[in-house]
Amino acid sequence: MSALFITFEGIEGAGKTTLARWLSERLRQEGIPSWLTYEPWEPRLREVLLEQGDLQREEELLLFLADRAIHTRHIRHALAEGKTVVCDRYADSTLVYQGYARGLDIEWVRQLNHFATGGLQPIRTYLLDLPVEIGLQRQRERNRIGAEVIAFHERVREGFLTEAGREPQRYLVLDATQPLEELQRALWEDVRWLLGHSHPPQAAI
Ligand code: Z5A
Repeated sequence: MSALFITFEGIEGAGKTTLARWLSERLRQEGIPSWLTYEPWEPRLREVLLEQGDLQREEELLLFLADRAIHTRHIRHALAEGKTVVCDRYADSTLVYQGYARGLDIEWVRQLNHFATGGLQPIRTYLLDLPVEIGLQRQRERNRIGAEVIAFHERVREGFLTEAGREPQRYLVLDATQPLEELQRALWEDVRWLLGHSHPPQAAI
């Protein structure tokens, strides 16, 4: 059985953290070694990224990429140890937030992501999709980026859906308005399938 690299993406309040935690617990119950993690990851970078009000979009991009480069080293290590990695946001968030939503050149951001990750890609990305108003209602406490205007979050949602359409073999789009039990059922069905099949290496670990 190969160690999987799984990510959760979506707008604010979509349920990423809730489902990532649930999956990690379920893997533990099944005796499958795993590591639950998230981005932004490095605590000092996370604080600057989520709390510092005056960041320019280029500065924001470079800090997210620096954080990812550090985090990816640890993800590769966990995968090499045979752990399935469950990550709450990863490179697709940069593509969508800093590219689609902030307006930085999308293909350029894609290349920079490749540079920061060394080409590491999740085997599966669960996109939790739901209307922006519902997501924002669910999540009332917002960080600097979450506090952006509705139009910003709409661009994020559209960006994720565009990327999911571009890579349908990697993305699985889940309707995040469904009850949690339904989402857990669909998620586990897919993860079980992934665990039972051999995959191309996710990275040159
Ligand atoms: N960001 C970026 O710009 N570029 C990047 O490269 C990266 C990130 C990596 C990180 O914020 C911010 O950084 C984020 C993107 C940006 N900003 N925004 N927006 P974060 O890590 O602090 O927060 P978040 O990633 O946006 O997630 P969140 O707000 O914590 O939402 P969530 O994890 O998707 O939702 P949740 O916490 O699991 O659930 C929210 C509530 O809904 C909670 O009360 C749940 O019990 C409830 N919930 C969950 N699922 C359901 C269902 N199915 N039904 C009903 N209620 C539910």
